[in-house]
Amino acid sequence: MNKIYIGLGSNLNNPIQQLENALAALSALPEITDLIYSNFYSSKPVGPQDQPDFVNAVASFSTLLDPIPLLDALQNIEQEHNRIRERHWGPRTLDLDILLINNDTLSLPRLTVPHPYMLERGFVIKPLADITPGMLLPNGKTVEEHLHCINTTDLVCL
Ligand code: ROI
Repeated sequence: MNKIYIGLGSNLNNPIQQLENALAALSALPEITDLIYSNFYSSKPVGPQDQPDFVNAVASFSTLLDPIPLLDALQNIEQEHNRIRERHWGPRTLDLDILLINNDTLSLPRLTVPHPYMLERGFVIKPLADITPGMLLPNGKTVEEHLHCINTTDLVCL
């Protein structure tokens, strides 16, 4: 069984609803069990600032799916929910990013695990701390310890 952590993000077309729909779609997948998820947080966009605030959350689940079939399943959900992505690092209706798979490292053309930017992003670490504060991160710190090292001042728990 693989233990998966994913980040969810949206800043278009009712972001809270987008995340709720995505979580419902995930829990409806027969290949996924033990789904849990964090609080939802709003935050200023990282990257280009001329776009709406984001809503983010983190979810974890167990699955027997291998990484690429899992990525396909997540990208299916993104497409089913009318993913709009206007430009690189621009606004989007729904983003489902694989953050961690067990303690594995993967470097594939379509998928890098751990997610290369996760440690520097408050909108990932703060919700991750909701569901697994004591888990060790790739830098050897617990999620809770690492949370104290990054800026989360613009995050608002919804
Ligand atoms: N900024 C925030 N706050 N949340 C996101 O999910 C997010 N996703 C992105 C970029 C554009 C980098 N900025 C973000 O892809």
